[in-house]
Amino acid sequence: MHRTIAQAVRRPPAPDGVAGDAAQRPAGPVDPGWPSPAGSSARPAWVQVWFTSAMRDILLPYLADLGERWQAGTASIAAEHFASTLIPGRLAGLARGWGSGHGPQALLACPPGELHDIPLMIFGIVLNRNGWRIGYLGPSTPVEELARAAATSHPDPVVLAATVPETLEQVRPELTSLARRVPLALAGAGATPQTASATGARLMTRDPVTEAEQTRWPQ
Ligand code: B12
Repeated sequence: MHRTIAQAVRRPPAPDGVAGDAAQRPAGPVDPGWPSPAGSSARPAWVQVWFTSAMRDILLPYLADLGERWQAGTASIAAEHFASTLIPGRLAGLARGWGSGHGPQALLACPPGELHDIPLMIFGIVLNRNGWRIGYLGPSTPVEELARAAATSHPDPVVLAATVPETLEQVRPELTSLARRVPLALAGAGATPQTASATGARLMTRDPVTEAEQTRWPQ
C-alpha cells in the first residue's frame, strides 16, 4: 500500500500525447477517483479544461475581434497572416495523430469554395480528446470526395462547416443524397435551418468546443 502511494506521488499518470516513459506509464488512473474525461484513461480533467477554455474563451473571441477589425480596415497584414497561417499550423500540431485509435470516427470537411476551417479543426481536436477518431478533409472539399471517403470509412457523423450559406446551398442536391446514407451535420454561420431541413442534415448551432463536448458516441 505504502509502495503504491509512493509510486503514485513520484510518477502521476502522464497526460495522453505527452512524452513519457510509455513502458512505465500506468495502464489507467492510479486512483479510481482520478478525474479524467470520457474516452481518456489518463489525461487529467484539468488539462482538458485548460485546453477547451483556451479555445472557447481566448481563441474564438480573438478571431471574432479580428474579423471586426478586418471589416473596419484596421487589422494589420501581420494579424491576417497570424490567423491564416500560424493559428492553423499550431492547431495542426495539436491534431497530430487524431486519426488513430479505436473510438468512433467523425469525418470533417468544408464545402467547395469554403476556406474557413479553423473552427472545424477546433471541433475535431476537442472531439478527439473525447476519444473520437478524426477523418479530416479540410477546406474546399469536393462533395464527390467527401461521399467517397464516407462510403469507405462509415463515419458517424459527417460534419460540414461553412461561413456563408451559398457554399452549402450550391451543393444542396449532393448533400441531400449524402444525408440519406450517413448522419450529416451542418455547422458555422453559413449553415441555416433551411439548408439543414432541406437536406435532412442536423444543424449544429453552438460554438465548436461546446458542440464537440456535447457530441455523444454513437450507440
Ligand atoms: C481567419 C479568417 C480568415 C482566414 C481563414 C483561415 C482558416 N484556415 O480558417 C482567411 C484569411 C483564409 C480568410 C479568408 C476570407 N475571409 Co475570412 N475571416 C476570418 C476570421 C477573422 C475568423 C474566422 C474564424 O475562424 N472564426 C471563428 C468562428 C468560430 O467564429 P464564427 O465564424 O463567428 O462562428 C460561430 C458559429 O458559426 C460557430 N461555428 C463556426 N464554425 C463552426 C464549425 C463547427 C464544426 C461548429 C460546431 C461550430 C462552428 O461557432 C461560432 C460561435 O462561437 C473571420 C471573422 C469572424 N467573425 O469569424 C473572417 C470572415 C469569416 N471572413 C470573411 C471574408 C469576407 C473572407 C474573404 C472573402 C476575404 C477575401 N476578400 O478574400 C475570404 C474568403 C475565403 C473563402 N473562400 O472562404 C468575412 C465573412 C463575411 C460573410 N459572412 O460573408 C468575415 C466574417 C470577416 C468580416 N467581418 O468581414 N478569412
